[in-house]
Amino acid sequence: MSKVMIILGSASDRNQMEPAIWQLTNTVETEVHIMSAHRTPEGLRELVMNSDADVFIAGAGMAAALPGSIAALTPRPVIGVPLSGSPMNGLDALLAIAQMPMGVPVATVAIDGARNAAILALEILGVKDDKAEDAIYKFREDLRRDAAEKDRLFIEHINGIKKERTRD
Ligand code: AIR
Repeated sequence: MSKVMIILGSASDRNQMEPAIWQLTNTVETEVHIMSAHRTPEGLRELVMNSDADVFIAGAGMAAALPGSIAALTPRPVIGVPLSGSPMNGLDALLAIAQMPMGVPVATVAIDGARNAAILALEILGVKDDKAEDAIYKFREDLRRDAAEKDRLFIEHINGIKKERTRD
């Protein structure tokens, strides 16, 4: 079974990162840790160097060095999630995570885009892992069905307004 390691820069990142954990559970093995690139650099190094994860997801706010630090330690793909909550609303973390030097990329999702980070991880794993690929197909089908239902309900709502207007 494929494995994703999810690392949070702080316990205060929990609420923003939980959608990634939720999205991956039941499809791939997940391991979750809190580890700060700045506060616990040795612990981070040990964790990443000894990990057998196929893909890493790292969420951090402010001067978010976490995803880049992980990418420096492993050749496996790293997906970075810039987190809001700072006085700069996550723009600081977005730039810190996306602006990696040549040779050490981090795939950066939107500010607070933890769920997309998980979906991207499934897409990467889905190249070789049928369960991950099936989860993506199912997810896309759910999205399509949901959009079609919203379209239907909206048209119904607008037709109701039109009917009322013609009575006036
Ligand atoms: N952070 C923790 N170590 C380095 C950084 N950049 C980030 C966390 C969190 C923010 O700083 O990822 O988003 C505030 O962390 P805390 O622990 O002070 O609440």
